[in-house]
Amino acid sequence: MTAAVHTRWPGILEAYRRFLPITDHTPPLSLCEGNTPLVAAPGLSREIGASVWLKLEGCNPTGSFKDRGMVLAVAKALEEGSQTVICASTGNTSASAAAYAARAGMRAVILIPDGYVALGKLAQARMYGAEILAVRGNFDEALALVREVAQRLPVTVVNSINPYRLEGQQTAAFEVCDALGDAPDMVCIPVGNAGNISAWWRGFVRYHEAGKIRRTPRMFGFEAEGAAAIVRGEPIAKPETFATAIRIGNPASWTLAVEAVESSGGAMDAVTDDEIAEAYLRVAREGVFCEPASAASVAGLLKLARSGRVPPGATVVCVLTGNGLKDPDSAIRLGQATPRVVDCNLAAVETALAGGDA
Ligand code: AN7
Repeated sequence: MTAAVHTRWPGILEAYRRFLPITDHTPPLSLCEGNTPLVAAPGLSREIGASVWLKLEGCNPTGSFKDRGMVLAVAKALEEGSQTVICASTGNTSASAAAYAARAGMRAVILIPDGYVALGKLAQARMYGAEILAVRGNFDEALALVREVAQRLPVTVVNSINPYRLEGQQTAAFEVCDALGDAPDMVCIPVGNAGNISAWWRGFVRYHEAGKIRRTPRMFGFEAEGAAAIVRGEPIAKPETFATAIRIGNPASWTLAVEAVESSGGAMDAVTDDEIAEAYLRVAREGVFCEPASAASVAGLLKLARSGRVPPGATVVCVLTGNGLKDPDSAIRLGQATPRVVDCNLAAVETALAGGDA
């Protein structure tokens, strides 16, 4: 069979229209988000004795999964006559909101925790023309402030408390099922504000109801240990992790996420910063560069495997939520991504290579 390699992908609103709350009045917004690669991870598969797949959400137009929910949230805001979108963000939501607002001709206002957003994300949001306020507080405080602002000003909140965000994010689960021909056995996802794991689960349930898949997967969510509110069972006032994307202490979709792991037969667990860093480097050795928060999914899978909780031969999907290029500082710090400098001649190169690890 020959694959149709030149079919144009229309973006998720058109591709999954019948599963989304789209009307004749919804503007056809798209940056061709979705259709992200599902890449096999042979090294991890061998190590774990399972069939491990990586869903590269960092291949979305702004480099993270947020584009799936944002395209729908911004399209609906436009449909409803709104002119301004607002969000609090650890970085990726802001980049995505800024891009889709630019595309839709809307104003984007963004509140970020000062000093805790990766460089690439900040640069993106500014390039797309967003108005950025770095607040002296963490993400949870910024989100509370956004809710207050929205009570007073004519703005549309595009954080995942906007129901269209989760609706759009379901499409990642649809794609995995379309690619594998059925649901996987297990899905591992990093958890910050807990929207994504809730959306994926809803996607699997919806596809199951529609008769598209025969089973639903067990959902495993992983919080960073210093921000593991759901695992600990209480909000964390001062969340800490180097994976700044998931540095969130009071997840907005807490209840939905607990429902997702419980009704799917999965679990919510925490991974340490060391485990995240190890997985971040490990995934790069498979040829895939994700951001630190994304590696929490693989760190979690490795933790499950170590405790014998991955059945032999199971099909496992790890969701790599964001692109490694978002956070060059972490790569330089952990991956020793600073090059060794040598003289520009053959002898210098030969000497360097003889010593190994150039
Ligand atoms: C790379 O951008 O919350 O559990 O404001 O950027 O759905 O929150 C980002 C979250 C995982 C967690 N991986 O997803 C934001 C923001 C990456 C992320 C998460 C985020 P949720």
